[in-house]
Amino acid sequence: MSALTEAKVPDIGGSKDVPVIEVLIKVGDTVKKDQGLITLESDKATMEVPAPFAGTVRELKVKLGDELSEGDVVALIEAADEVAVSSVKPASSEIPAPKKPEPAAPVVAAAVADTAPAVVAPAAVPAVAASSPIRTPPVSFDAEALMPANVPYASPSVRVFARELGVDLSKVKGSERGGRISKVDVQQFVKSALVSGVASSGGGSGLNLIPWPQVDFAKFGAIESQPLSRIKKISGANLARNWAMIPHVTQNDEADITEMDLFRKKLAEEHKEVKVTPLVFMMKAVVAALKKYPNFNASLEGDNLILKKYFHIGIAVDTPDGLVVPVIRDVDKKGLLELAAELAVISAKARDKKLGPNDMQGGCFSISSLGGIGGTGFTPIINAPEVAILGVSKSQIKPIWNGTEFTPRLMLPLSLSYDHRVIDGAAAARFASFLTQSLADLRQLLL
Ligand code: CAO
Repeated sequence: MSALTEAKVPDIGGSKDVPVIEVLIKVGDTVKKDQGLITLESDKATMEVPAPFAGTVRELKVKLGDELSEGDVVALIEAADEVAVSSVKPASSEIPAPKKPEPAAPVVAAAVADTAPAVVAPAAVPAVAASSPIRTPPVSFDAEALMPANVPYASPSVRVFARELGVDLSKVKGSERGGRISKVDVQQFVKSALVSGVASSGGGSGLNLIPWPQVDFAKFGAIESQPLSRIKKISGANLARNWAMIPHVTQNDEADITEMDLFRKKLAEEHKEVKVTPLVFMMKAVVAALKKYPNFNASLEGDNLILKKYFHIGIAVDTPDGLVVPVIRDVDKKGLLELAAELAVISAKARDKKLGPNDMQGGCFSISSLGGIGGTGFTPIINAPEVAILGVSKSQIKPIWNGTEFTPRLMLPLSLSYDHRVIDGAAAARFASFLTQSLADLRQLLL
C-alpha cells in the first residue's frame, strides 16, 4: 500500500470555521485529481475542496456540520501513484518554498502544514514513512479559483445536479438572492445551450437568455398545478427549438375560393361517404407550388440544401392531448377524394392516439388549418427540418372590387411562414401568390 497523505482545506480566502454542508466521498472511494471531496458553505459562497491527487480515500476526518478553516485535514488518501508520493521526499529536511502550482502539472502531494507530518503512519505503512515523515511541497490548489468571490454560489444539490448535467456552474447566472444559482437557473442554462447548439463550455454565441421568471403565483390567489401531457411536452420542445433556431417570416395573402368552394360543395354532395373540406384543395395547391418552387420542398443541412423529389405533406391535427403532425404521403399522386378519405383516417388515428412514428415522418411541408375554428391569420411555426409551413384561417365573404363594382367573394386567408435562411421574401410572395391563383382557378393545378 502507498503512504497515506492528508488532503487539507486549501486557502479559502481567509474564511474561518466554514461549515461542511456536503460530504462527497466515503471511505474506499477512488477519487480523481480535483474531484470534490467536501463542500463548504460560508455566508458568501459555496466551495468544494478538491482532491489534490488521484487515489483511494482511506479515512475521512470530517463530517457534515464540522466547521473548517484553511489547513484542516479532510481525509487521508492513498495516492494512486506510489511514485508520486515517494518522489516528493526532499533530500534534506528543508521544506521547499511555496510555489504557485501549474494546473497542468501532475500533483505530487497533498496540502501540508509546515509543522505537521504529511504522511500518517498506520501499521501497514513502511517504517521509513513512519519514522521520517515525508515533507511535501505545499498545496497544489489554485487559491485564486477557490476564492469565495470566484466560486459559484449554489447549494450542494444544485452543484450535484449541475455536475450530472456537465454544466460548468461558473458560467451560470444565479437568479436568487445574492446571485445564488438555483436548479432552475441550471435547467435554463442547459435549455439555452441546447437551443443555441453551444456546448456548456460556451463559445460566446449562445442566446444568453436571462432566467425564466420565478413567481410564487399562490401569493396572488388560488392556483392549481396540472402536469403537461406527454405530447405537449414533446411538441413544446420542438416548437421552442424551431422558433428559436429558425428565422421565421410570415407572408400573408388571401385567395378567392368562391369557385373552388362551389366545386367542393358539389363534390361533397356527390360523395357523401367522405368529408371534403377546403384542406384537400390546399394540399393539391401546395404540391403544385412546391413543384414550381423546389426550394420550398427542401431541408437545410449545414451549407447544403437537400431538395426532395417526393411530396409528403404534414397536417397539423389538434387532439385533446396536444398538437401532432401526421404525414400524408405522395399527395401529388392522389385525387381530392382519396386525400379526403386519408385525412379522415389519419386525423381519427391522431385523436385516438394510434399514430406510430412512421405516420409522422418524412414530411416535406406542413399545413396547419384553423379554418374550421376561426381567425383571420396567424404565424405557424415551421416544422423543422422543413423550411416552410402554410397556415390556413377561416374563409369569409368579402366585398371585392372587380374593376367596376364590389362583388361578394369567398376569401381564404393564408399565412405562409418560411425559413428566411433558405427563402427570400420575394420567393415567398411568389409562392403565396401562386397558391392564391391556383385556388382561385383550379385549372392552374392541371398545368
Ligand atoms: N374556412 C371556412 N371553413 C372551413 C375551413 C376554412 N378555411 N376549413 C374547414 N372549414 C370547415 C369545414 O368545411 C367543416 O365544415 P362542415 O362541418 O360544415 O363540413 C368545418 O370547418 C370543420 O372542418 P374540420 O376542421 O373538421 O376539417 P378540416 O379538414 O378543415 O381540418 C384537421 C382537419 C385535422 C386539420 C382539423 O380538424 C384540425 O385538427 N385543425 C387544427 C389544426 C391546428 O391545431 N393547427 C394549429 C397548429 S399551431 O398550434
